[in-house]
Amino acid sequence: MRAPPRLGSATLARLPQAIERPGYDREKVEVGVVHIGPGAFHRAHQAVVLDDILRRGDLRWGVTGLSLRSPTLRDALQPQDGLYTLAVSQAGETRRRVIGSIREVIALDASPIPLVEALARQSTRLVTLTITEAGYVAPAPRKPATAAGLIAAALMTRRGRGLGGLTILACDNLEGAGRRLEELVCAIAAAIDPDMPDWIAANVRFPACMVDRITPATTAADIEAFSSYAGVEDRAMVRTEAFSQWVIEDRFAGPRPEFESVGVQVVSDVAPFSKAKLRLLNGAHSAMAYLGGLAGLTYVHEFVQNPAGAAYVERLWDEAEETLGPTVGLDLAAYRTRLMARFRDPAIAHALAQIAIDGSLKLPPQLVSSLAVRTERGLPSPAIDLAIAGWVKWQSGRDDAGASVEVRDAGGGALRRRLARLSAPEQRIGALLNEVSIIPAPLAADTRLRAELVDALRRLDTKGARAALVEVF
Ligand code: CS2
Repeated sequence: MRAPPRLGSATLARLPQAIERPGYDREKVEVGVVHIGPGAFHRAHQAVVLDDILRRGDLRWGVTGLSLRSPTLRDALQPQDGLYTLAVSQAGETRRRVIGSIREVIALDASPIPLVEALARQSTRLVTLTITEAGYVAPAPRKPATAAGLIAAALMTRRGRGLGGLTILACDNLEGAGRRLEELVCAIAAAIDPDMPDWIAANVRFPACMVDRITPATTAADIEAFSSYAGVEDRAMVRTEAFSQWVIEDRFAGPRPEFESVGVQVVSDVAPFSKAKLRLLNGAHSAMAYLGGLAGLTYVHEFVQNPAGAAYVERLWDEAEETLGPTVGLDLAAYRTRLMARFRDPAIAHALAQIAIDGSLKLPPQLVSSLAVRTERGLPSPAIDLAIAGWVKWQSGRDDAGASVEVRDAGGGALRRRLARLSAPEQRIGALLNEVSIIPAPLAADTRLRAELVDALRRLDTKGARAALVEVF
């Protein structure tokens, strides 16, 4: 059988009628946005919002993607003229749409110079980033180009050329991601030119933002299914849910897309949105990833379709919700109902193993943040304790049936090695509580919390995750 042709400008017309296409002249699109980390999440979120903007006729906001980790996406998108398909599933139905906002992808395979030049181009106004939690940790000395390093170099170039500043939007699941990035960029730039922090303060803005759209990693089976349906191969397609949210702090350095016209919320304070999303959505995701993974489950929907799993998540949300301050503009009851429906949808097929990646960096903003507030108020947190104990058990690389599981984490290596030498729950929780990058000192000193965590881990060790999570409510 002949392989189907690739998706691209020349094959757009061959696609089934039901697939929407970009209705604008892509040749006229200018590149106003540089995105660092154009993985599946970016292609299901920011790139779609910008495609909406282009469809409305403002052609200044095409995207150049910068891939720092691997050239795979560039190699997939280049033969496709930057085009890819977004498959949106909801309640058993899938709607497909070709996204045209990405004009090119530059990979860091040879030199950082083309990447810096893209950021320093006069037409670039907005830089967006999805670089995962690991991207906000200070780099090891002499590590090859990092996002913060490239931005610092580009800002120095812009200053030298008399160009304006930039708006830089860090779109990762971390509260204060923008602020952390600003600190990293300023530290790198100041080491070369001590005047740079002042120039950055005057010309560059790092607004806070919150992003939300559940996007599973694309699989070979997804690509194959699309080829048989469409008669065209798309190696950069993305599957996602119908829900999408982007909330951005109203603090821009210059011209920007008319975000409000395409459903993006531009607000004065993003913190309540970020806190709620991190502690409810991402916190539950992480809890399900470790407890579900230990119980031998594969997907999020399997966890919550089980009544005991759903009841556990509700209990976790009760604990997290009590830690949220006033949530102006957010109806938490409605948010939780909608979130549970999103988790339950089997069409999303979101793998727990994908969510389990980088847990040492995810626990602090998603679960430890709630635990800290509760512990300070003297409140017990059985559901959160069990999730954290689940992460500790997961570090062993074995599930409850003894099958091996892959522990992928850009951080936490020293703790993982220490845990591997320990077996008693007291010792393993002791090792966790000594890890200051995960557990802040006041929590580590709380003897009641220590006893509760030890108890949760002991129950996981002796009974397994399935039985332990039923005991929480
Ligand atoms: C997930 C997120 O892998 C993870 O950490 O919790 O990617 C989650 O799906 C998104 O934040 C949803 O917006």
